Amino acid sequence: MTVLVTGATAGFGLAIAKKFAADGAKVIGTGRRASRLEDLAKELGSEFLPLTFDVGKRAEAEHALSTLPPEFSDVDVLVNNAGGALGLDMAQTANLDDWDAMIASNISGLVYCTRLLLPGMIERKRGHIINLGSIAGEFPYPGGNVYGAAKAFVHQFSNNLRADLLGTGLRVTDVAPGLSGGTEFSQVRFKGDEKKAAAVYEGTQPLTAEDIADAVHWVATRPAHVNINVVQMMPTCQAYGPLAVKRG
Ligand code: 8X3
Repeated sequence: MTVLVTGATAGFGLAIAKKFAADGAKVIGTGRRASRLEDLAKELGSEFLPLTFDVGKRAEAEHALSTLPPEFSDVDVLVNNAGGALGLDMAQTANLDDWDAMIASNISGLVYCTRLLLPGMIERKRGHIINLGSIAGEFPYPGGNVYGAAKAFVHQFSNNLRADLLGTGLRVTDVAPGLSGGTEFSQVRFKGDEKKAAAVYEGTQPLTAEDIADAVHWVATRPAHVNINVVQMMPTCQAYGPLAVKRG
């Protein structure tokens, strides 16, 4: 099995790359930080291919994915993991650069990698697109604006891919985690403010990157006739809240 994981430099992507490698898969790990990918290559050996590019930049994605060496070119599983949140400001004050960057990584990067790898999967009559969504794509919260909307896109794009790919043998899954710790997610969202980032997880036992990797590996290893459409995950300490009402 050959697995391509975007955003393999940290967090979910790193754990997913390691999980598949431990199971004997050939793994292509992508990311913007070449040194992190080189460290992973040292750890995982010749069955790992580091591929440094920014998924949100179409020309970079096109170049990188068209130059895969033959021993890694038959990608069976694409894990569209790259992405994340930037800022938690209300829509009226949010930074448009943050919005652009979130749209580029969470939406553009995901559709570029999918579109570029689909023809080969169709030709080989096998393939699995696993997209990292989020509970933020279903449940709105203040400041979630573009991040949540981007993850709603991931969910519906996954559904629509299923519709397009009917009869091809290809599978599509949306893995949508909730509160997850031990990753760079909150440090990135709060731009390095460690105090704010730590407060998100205070007094909780969040999901871990390994929990997500476990779910991704599970959906990819079901028998070929089984398509897991959606995996929505939360830590046990997280649940739904009431709708907000403004009084007075
Ligand atoms: C991460 C989950 O609730 O922090 O996608 O947006 S949340």
